[in-house]
Amino acid sequence: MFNLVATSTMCLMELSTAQQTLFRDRGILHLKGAISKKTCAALQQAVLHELDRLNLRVKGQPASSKLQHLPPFQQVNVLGQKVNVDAPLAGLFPAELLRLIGALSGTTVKPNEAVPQLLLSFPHKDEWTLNRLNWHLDLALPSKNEIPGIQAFALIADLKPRGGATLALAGSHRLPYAGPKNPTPALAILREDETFKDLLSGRAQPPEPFFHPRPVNGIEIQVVEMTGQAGDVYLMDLRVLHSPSLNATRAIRMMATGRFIKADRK
Ligand SMILES: O=C(O)CCC(=O)C(=O)O
Repeated sequence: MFNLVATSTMCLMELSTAQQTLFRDRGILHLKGAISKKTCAALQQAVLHELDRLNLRVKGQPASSKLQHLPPFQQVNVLGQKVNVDAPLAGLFPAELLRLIGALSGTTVKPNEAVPQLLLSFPHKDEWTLNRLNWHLDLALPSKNEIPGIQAFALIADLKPRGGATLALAGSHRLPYAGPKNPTPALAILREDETFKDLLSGRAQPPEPFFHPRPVNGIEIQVVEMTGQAGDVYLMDLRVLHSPSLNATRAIRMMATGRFIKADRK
């Protein structure tokens, strides 16, 4: 939890030393209530209004059948392109959060996109699984062990486990630099690991054990599901492996993400 000092006009966020250490160690930090409920409620309404306009919601229910011809993770991209809520999205991340992102990155950061990217997933009937995911990085692995920037994931609506939240492999940002030949991509290291090779080769059944830290080359690695309440934000080192996940609940997954790159990065 972070210290929240409320004043009449704004909230000032400061990170404790423990949170800063946690972020450096795990590469991911959950900030509860970093965005106001009012901002989230307005964005939720705008999204629902757009889904109604596009006939992607009928009588208050997501019309999942209209997207069924697309693989689940492609649906996220298609929905992101069709649903236009750029105006309320533009101001999603408050200035004090951007200041924190800069502080954690150790320098000034610049947004990678003009407007945060909307991440919507409709409910899906398939069984929830950690198999057949798409673990990836959004940028080329830096040659030096230095944070290139931070990706922020905002929960626009409450998000339950197995509800389609982005997944992260906490600790994976340090793996490339832990061995004799570095950097080695974390995926290559995890594919050789007795436990995590199952996560990457479609044999991650049951999923529960992967949510507990397991050491790989002396670094604790575990899957983190970005669940929580509307207004929560997860800050993630851009070198952390992450993946979309299936939404096996009845609620639409509503998140948004922004990437913030260090301004002095070559
Ligand atoms: O949660 C999602 O749908 C995927 C997010 C993701 O992979 C990304 O932003 O790079």
